[in-house]
Amino acid sequence: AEKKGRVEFRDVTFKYPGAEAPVLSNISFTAEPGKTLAIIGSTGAGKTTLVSLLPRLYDVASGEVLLDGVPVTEMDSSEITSRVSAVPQKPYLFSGTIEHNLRFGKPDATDEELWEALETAQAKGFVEEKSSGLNRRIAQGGTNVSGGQRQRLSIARALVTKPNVYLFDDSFSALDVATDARLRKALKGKTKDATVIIVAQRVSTIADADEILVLDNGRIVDRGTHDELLETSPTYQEIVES
Ligand code: TTP
Ligand code: MG
Repeated sequence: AEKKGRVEFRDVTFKYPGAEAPVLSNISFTAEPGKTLAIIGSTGAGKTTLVSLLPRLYDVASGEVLLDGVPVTEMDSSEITSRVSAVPQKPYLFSGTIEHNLRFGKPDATDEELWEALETAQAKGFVEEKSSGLNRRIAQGGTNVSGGQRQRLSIARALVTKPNVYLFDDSFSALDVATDARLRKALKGKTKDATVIIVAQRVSTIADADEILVLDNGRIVDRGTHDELLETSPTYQEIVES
């Protein structure tokens, strides 16, 4: 069977409600199953806004966002949530147990699936370190968990749902470089058939992506692989040197 999870943006323009100027202009790209698409750009460039259009946190002003050829505006929200897992830039944990937090998107997941997701997300040790294990309590907003653990638990939660598309919005920024690399290697093995879209600040996080979009002021100014962009993109070079 053909792999699912092809994401296509066609000439997308977007304005926040009430705003004058568009935050995104003429955005076109395709992200394919089995591949990793990365988005990089300075703060305020529009990266979070861009990834929020697929799960329909907002709808486009013009253009189209398609999932496997179907405009997301024609899909119902439960279908989108079952097929697209987004790890937000500020991941949110609920007050309740780790298990409750991990099962959020897939209530019938087995314990084995939860542990597998934790292992991939490099969070297994953290959960095992207390005898309460999966029953360990998380405070509202995850305030009794570090930023890096919050990111990892949130990544594990996305993995549990086994979606066609993963969106990681700056999900590796609180991790040290070695953990970041380990996590992404493990992730690669577990997401072979899925489309992976990674927003990042750190070039090392996305250097091995199949395609990188360089976003500046709401526009894609350059695109290519890491090696291509090093040659062709002054904006990318600036990010590398920063
Ligand atoms: P973002 O899409 O949040 O920019 P970013 O994700 O690239 O930035 P960062 O690296 O810091 O995460 O914002 C783009 C523009 O849209 C910016 O001018 C702020 C504006 N904006 C709103 O007006 N309302 C919103 O809810 C958000 C998220 C952004
Ligand atoms: Mg952002």
